[in-house]
Amino acid sequence: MKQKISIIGVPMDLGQMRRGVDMGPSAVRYADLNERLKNLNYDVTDEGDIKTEIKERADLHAHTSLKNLEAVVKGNERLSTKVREVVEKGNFPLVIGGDHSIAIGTLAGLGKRANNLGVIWYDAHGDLNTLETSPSGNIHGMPLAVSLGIGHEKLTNIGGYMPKLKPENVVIIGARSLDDGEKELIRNKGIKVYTMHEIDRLGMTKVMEETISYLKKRTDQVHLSLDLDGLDPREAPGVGTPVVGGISYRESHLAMEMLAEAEFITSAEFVEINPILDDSNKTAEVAVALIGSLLGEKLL
Ligand code: EXY
Ligand code: MN
Ligand code: MN
Ligand code: MN
Repeated sequence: MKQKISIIGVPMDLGQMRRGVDMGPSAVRYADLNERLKNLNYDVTDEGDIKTEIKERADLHAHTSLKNLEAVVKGNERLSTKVREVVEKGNFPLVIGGDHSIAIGTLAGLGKRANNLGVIWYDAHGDLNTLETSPSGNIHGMPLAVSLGIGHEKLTNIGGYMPKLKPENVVIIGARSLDDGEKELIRNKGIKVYTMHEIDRLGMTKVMEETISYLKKRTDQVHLSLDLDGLDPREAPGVGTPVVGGISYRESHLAMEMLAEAEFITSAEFVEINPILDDSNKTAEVAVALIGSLLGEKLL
């Protein structure tokens, strides 16, 4: 029997300042996520959306320059509880964002059950900023640091414990825009990173082979946190912080297929899909195609 999948929508847009990313879960549902998974013979439950605050009522002028801190904390606490429930039922959590700040709640929900949680962070960015190093104050640029236990304590304590992750259990793939403080953290913590340079030189096959064997040695569960801006904006234009020179659709499809073959991923999230900035619903369609490949879809 195939594992049951629980879809969790998170219409969060408060981790950054562009409108529209809260519509990501709708766009992905509209691109027939459910049907795609049912065609793969999965038993799928759509758990609906996590309640998030609306921008007008958010604490834009809180006591810190972290933008919308209280509202981001609230949404992530709810998400963390939901992810933990789904994992306890034995289902595969498939989280659809929303901006990348929601990884804080997802990882908080996962980390309690895993002894040694691993993460593949597929992204143009490192998401390793803190209040001190962030050029923007946007929390979607911080979730990986927060999950390592670095950052504002209201964020690092979501789910009631910290840290959620060990730095040696993280692999970043696709990086091409890193702030100085993020580079320093990567060096100090020894985080494994495949920048676009390594992807170009080694090819995606080798990058994924190395990633899988690296994480297999040291982790008991592996979460995929896939930010659509990891892909090239020509192929995934509906994102708030596009960076040219990204991973192609073909390379991403291959990466997902290799993860499926390795039967390796135990939870996943797809984030930063912004239909307002998209070319039709292209980016949500790309996300659904990649989810299909990740969960075992094959041509023949
Ligand atoms: N590094 C920049 C910042 O912290 O503001 C941009 C972060 C974008 C984060 C995106 C979604 O992955
Ligand atoms: Mn990101
Ligand atoms: Mn990003
Ligand atoms: Mn293929």
